[in-house]
Amino acid sequence: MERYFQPEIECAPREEMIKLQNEKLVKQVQHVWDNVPYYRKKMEAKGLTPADIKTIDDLHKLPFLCKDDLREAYPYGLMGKPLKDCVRIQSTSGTTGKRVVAFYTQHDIDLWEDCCARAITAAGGTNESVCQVSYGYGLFTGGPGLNGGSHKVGCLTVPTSSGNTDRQIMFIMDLQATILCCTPSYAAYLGERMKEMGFGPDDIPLKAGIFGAEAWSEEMRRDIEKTLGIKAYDIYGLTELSGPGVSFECSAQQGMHVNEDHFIPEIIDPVTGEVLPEGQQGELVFTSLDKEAFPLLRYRTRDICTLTREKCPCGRTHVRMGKPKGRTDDMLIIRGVNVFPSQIETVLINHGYAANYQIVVDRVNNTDTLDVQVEMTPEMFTDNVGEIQARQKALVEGLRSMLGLTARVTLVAPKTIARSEGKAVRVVDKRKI
Ligand code: DLL
Repeated sequence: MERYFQPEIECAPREEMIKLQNEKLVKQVQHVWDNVPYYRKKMEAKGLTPADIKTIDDLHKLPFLCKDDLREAYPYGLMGKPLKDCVRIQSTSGTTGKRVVAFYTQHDIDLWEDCCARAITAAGGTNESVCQVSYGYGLFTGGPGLNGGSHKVGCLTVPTSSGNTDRQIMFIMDLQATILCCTPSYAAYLGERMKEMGFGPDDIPLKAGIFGAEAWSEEMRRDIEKTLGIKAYDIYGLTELSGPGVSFECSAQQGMHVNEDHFIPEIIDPVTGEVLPEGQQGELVFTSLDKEAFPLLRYRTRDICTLTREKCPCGRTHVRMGKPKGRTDDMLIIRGVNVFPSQIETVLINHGYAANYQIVVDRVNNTDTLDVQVEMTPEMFTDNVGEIQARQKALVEGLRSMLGLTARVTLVAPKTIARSEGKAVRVVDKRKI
């Protein structure tokens, strides 16, 4: 039983990791200075040269990169290697503005797949596992990343990609898949469909799920674990830094270990840009230490979370990030109150609903309105108006105590809110139109 667990790196004492990061950072800054004129100019504007960056303690001196820089430099302006050395691109969905295109050398792909292999191993994957990859394949990094990791671990890889739910279920059952990789919202949908088909948790061969690419609550985790009879592991990443596997959960399920030999995380105050002490919530920033073709330094992810170095029972020493609460650009400001969709999800699931909901924000007579449409589960479905009203009232109360805001809640019949095969669209903000 060969496992892709690398204790010499993943459990390395902190001093050793710092030494490794110092060496890699110095090299990476030089690489960027020599090969990425766009970033070199940013360094020059701050009066910096590579000689100013000697250890990770100097990291804070470096300028940030943000999504707007990526758009400005699109498509080739941030490349650290000539095209002849690059073998792949991946891209974000680009729902707002220009797409982000990230480049990879073969070395970058190997490194990325190593990170995904660690994640699969941490979820119990071995060469005896049957790993169904139901993330989309193509420009999206989910499918290719987990596919590569699954190969490295030696799992039998089932590259179903997303969609065609009944076929997904057929493969899970016929091939006795033990690991499922997809977005948490798609996992919830697969669970719902399997339940309808009469499969209970004991009939389903899956043991673990590796779910990420979107924010999901602890409550949603418990729901999915119960329906599918699995342990559900979170995985995080973004295209700009390679894709899934920047961090991943171990069996302790107490945050995601960042692959610190490849990425240095920082938490900053999103307004001032100042680095915040461990444990404080803020915007996550990453510096990639090994990437050749798209070597981003201090990239602002816009994801809001915390970092902790508290000892993890699994023995890994890599810093853990909490579940991203949302994104600085997802955070809704409704009547002056900061609201993350994940807070709404928590209230809904605590009241017995599944994560099938849509949040609609609008502005009527200069006042923001918050509408939450929630599907009733088949078990609670009723056409008794009094009962529906009582349920709606309970949710309004629950939301008020979580958010300090009054929302309008509408309960809708099961299966009326569109299901997602990839990342779910939870929020419609009509105020921007
Ligand atoms: O979503 C990469 C990925 C694929 C991660 C499969 C995990 C699994 P992008 O499409 O570039 O890349 O989107 C990146 O998605 O900045 C977060 O806002 C969000 N995100 C990713 N993973 C998580 C997670 C992929 N576990 C953006 N929890 C990130 C919450 C996540 N949000």
